[in-house]
Amino acid sequence: MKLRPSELEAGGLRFAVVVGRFNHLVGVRLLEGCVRELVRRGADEGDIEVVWVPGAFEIPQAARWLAATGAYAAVVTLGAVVRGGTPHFDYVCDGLTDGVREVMRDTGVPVAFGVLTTDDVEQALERAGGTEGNKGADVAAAAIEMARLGAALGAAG
Ligand code: INI
Repeated sequence: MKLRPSELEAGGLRFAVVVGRFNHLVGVRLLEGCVRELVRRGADEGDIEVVWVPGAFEIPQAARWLAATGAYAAVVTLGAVVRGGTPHFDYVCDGLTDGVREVMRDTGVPVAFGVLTTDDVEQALERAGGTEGNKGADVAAAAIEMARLGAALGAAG
């Protein structure tokens, strides 16, 4: 058996981060956690491109544009979709998750999923640097790990 250790060293890698502006404060805090983690693991801040989009529904399109450039080892998606009283939440989440999955499938570039889906804003803030940690940092580590794994396996998309 050959066990491949996970590799979380980000030095020399370029990352794109797409953040939904809807629920702006949550997005800012997730972004802080994400960038802090990428840099803590060795990424150069100049190698991190941050793109804001109106909301979660727009995230897959921006992620696709960025992934298609071939300039980034991984794309990180951040934002928060908060459940309201209408089916809108489900449509936004469906578009978001289907879209992100399609970007990964079509481009081969890892796309880390850091969009919170919560019942209220308080739950989102708890997961954006509050009592439940910072999902932005968690998915930054996932992006590094998948970028390194793809490189180690000689992934070509
Ligand atoms: N976008 C979000 O990122 N979070 C939400 O909670 C949200 N809600 O609740 O409506 C939301 N809607 C906007 C959507 O993502 C698009 O930006 C909009 O529909 C324009 O296409």
